[in-house]
Amino acid sequence: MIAFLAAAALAGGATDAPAEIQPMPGPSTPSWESLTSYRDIGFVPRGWRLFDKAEGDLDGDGRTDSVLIIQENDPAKMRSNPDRLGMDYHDANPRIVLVILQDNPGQYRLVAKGNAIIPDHD
Ligand SMILES: [Ca+2]
Repeated sequence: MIAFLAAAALAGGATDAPAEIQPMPGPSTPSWESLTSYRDIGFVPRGWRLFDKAEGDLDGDGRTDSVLIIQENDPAKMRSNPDRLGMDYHDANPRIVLVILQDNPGQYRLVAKGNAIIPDHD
């Protein structure tokens, strides 16, 4: 699934312009401008967590690139499931897919992000 998400995100705009961005309300909106110089942990803002990750050479330059799915980690968005069907809790924290290319050894660049294709819960 993550390879599909990477392809979809890149097809949506592999240029400097991010793919379909849905603004996320509230004080937990990440500051993306500060997230371009570190790997993994630098692309996961405070209050968010790394949900899933895949690596591969997405642009064919021989360097390993990454696709991350990050998820907000706000306990207030964990809701109990009153009908008791399925899971006891519903995790309503939003998820975002990030496509990160390695331009030079150790230098990573966010080229696409979006939350329109990631389900908000399991
Ligand atoms: Ca590459």
